Amino acid sequence: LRLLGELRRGIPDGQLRLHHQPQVRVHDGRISGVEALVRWQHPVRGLLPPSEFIDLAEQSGLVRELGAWVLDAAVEQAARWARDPECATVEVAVNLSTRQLTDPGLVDAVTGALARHRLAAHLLVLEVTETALAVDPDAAAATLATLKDLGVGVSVDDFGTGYASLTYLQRFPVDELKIDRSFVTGLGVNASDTAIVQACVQLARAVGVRTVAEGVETEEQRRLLAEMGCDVVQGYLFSRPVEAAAFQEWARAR
Ligand code: G
Ligand code: G
Ligand code: MN
Ligand code: NA
Repeated sequence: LRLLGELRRGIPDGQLRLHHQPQVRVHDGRISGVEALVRWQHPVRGLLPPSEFIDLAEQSGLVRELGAWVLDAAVEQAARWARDPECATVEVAVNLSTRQLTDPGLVDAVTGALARHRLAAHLLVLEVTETALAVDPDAAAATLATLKDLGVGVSVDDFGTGYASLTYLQRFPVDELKIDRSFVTGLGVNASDTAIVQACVQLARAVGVRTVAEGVETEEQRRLLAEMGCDVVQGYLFSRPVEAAAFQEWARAR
């Protein structure tokens, strides 16, 4: 509870930070975008990962303020990169919590951020989980359709860990599936994980949806994903999530 109070004050005090993890196109090795991941620079405890405060924020409703901050900061950063000729134009992916997806104010928050920072909608991707889509599938489908009309990309995060994946692909207008790290870890080692990844890639290709594999740590995993026809890879093999300046340096060095 104390942490919650500290977070409530910490957001307007400017204690949140964004780290960015590169996403790399499999066919030519070029950067396609980044995933923006929030951190909390706690005045006493240091830099905290989302696992230490996201659930608290979600349960208390504070995730609304946190999510609004993340969306604005990520869009601002994406707009800066889009204007920088030195930097490849990158898409920025933002994680949405369940409460954000079901918030009737989401579309206005997204259009507001895009307008404020003059970012082209196609440079923003919103990551939603299967679990969040399941809360109110009809409302979620309507929200995603509106976002798609705006030109914003929609990605299903942690794909394969939820349920009803097949019907979801039909029902929701999504552009991308993110194959969960838990399956990628077992690639080439565990027969069932390997089969699941292969099936996800084939399924996505069959319905014209891009695939991103997360948690790619080894060259062997990257090679197998390339063979399977996965589109984009993300993980420690390329880079950990880092600050914007470090990402730019990494991108330049490639
Ligand atoms: O950064 P890290 O790899 O520790 O992220 C752990 C998890 O926290 C991610 O899987 C992601 O789903 C979640 N997360 C990170 N940033 C955000 C954010 O800005 N909003 C929400 N809702 N979740 C986030
Ligand atoms: O949104 P999501 O929960 O998928 O966020 C990705 C999380 O996974 C982040 O916390 C990030 O730090 C972490 N991560 C990213 N790449 C790797 C990786 O290659 N290996 C492992 N173990 N974790 C990763
Ligand atoms: Mn994610
Ligand atoms: Na994920």
